[in-house]
Amino acid sequence: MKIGITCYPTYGGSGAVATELGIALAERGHEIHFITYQQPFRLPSFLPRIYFHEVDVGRYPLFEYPPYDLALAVRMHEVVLTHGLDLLHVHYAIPHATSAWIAREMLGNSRPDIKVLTTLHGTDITIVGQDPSFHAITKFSIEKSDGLSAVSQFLRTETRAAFGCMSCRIEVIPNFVDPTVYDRTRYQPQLRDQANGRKVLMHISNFRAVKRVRDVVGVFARVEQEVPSVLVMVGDGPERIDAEQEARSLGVQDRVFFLGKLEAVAPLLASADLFLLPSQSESFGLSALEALATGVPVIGTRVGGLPEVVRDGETGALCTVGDVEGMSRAAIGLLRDASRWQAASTLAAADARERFSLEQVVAQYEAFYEDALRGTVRADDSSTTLTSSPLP
Ligand code: GMT
Repeated sequence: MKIGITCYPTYGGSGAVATELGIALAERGHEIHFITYQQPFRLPSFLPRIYFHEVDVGRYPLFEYPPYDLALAVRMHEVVLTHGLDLLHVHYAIPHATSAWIAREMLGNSRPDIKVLTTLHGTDITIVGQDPSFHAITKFSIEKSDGLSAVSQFLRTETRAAFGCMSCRIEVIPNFVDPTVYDRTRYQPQLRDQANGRKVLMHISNFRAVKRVRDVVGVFARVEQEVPSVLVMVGDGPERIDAEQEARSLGVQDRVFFLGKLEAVAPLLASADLFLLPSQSESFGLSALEALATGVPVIGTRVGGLPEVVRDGETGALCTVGDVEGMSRAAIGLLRDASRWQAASTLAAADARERFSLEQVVAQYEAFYEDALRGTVRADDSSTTLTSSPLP
């Protein structure tokens, strides 16, 4: 198949998933065309069967807000025609699903067979898509997609509820990990050596408010009073300053290390003892999955799709949002009991491989594409295929 992929190319789980999906599909012989404003951050400079088409938003003094969504639609239209794409697969509904709809309308009779598939990732549905400024266009665009997928059961339910399409056909295709990359045995535990016998707690995110990074520091400050440890914070974003401030006010600043944005996190995870993800909302939690696959138990919150990823009490522990005390107790319990930690770590790596391995999830996406191209869609909760009809 010839597939156009659009995503947010900078840091973020949806861009990471879209890029790794494209790479895996190219390895399976498909031709992949990334259509974005920047080379996706996890995309190496050259790979066979992978092309990158940059979207250039022209500058004009009249445009206080340059219309990226229109420039993207024009680029999609052009790439479909020039390269004979079979489908456009967009990740994160806003504005990508809208741009793809415009491109399909522009193609009209010249390519009536082109399909638009949208993967919903999280805040496109739970936060941004429900903002009154975007609700109607998000609903319109996802209803106009030829196929919809969501990264968790939670997100599918949330989408139906938020957009009043209780019968919308949405396939749940979870995020995935490459088990050969997220493998604890593959890397030298350099951070662990530097930690000098102390436990390594880790958090990786884009430091937005939804990640509650102050809680990360709060949990760590309680843990390190009981178990000698350090906290490694990877990533950057608007709440980083708050997290640094919290570390100073709790007097733990010399045990908290802010590493900033890093492209390869697997080698770091291989040194971690626990991963902290106390989010306010999390439709899936790709970073939690990457930690689990690397044998790092996760302490987090019982929100969104996280309970579908972390087995509470087995591969980690989940508490209510803001329960810093509960998360600290769970962390201390695991760190103090070496055999419990080992059991959780081993199960985490095995469970991630069994349920979320690249091989099986990429095959699900291929089946999703084939169904769309055949004009059939899968029923939500069974493997029966239904004849496609426009979504209501
Ligand atoms: O939706 C977002 O806030 C951004 C998005 C991203 O690009 O990182 O994150 C979402 O998609 C990830 C990949 O599917 C999920 O792992 C994250 O849980 C999800 N974030 C939220 O729901 C807050």
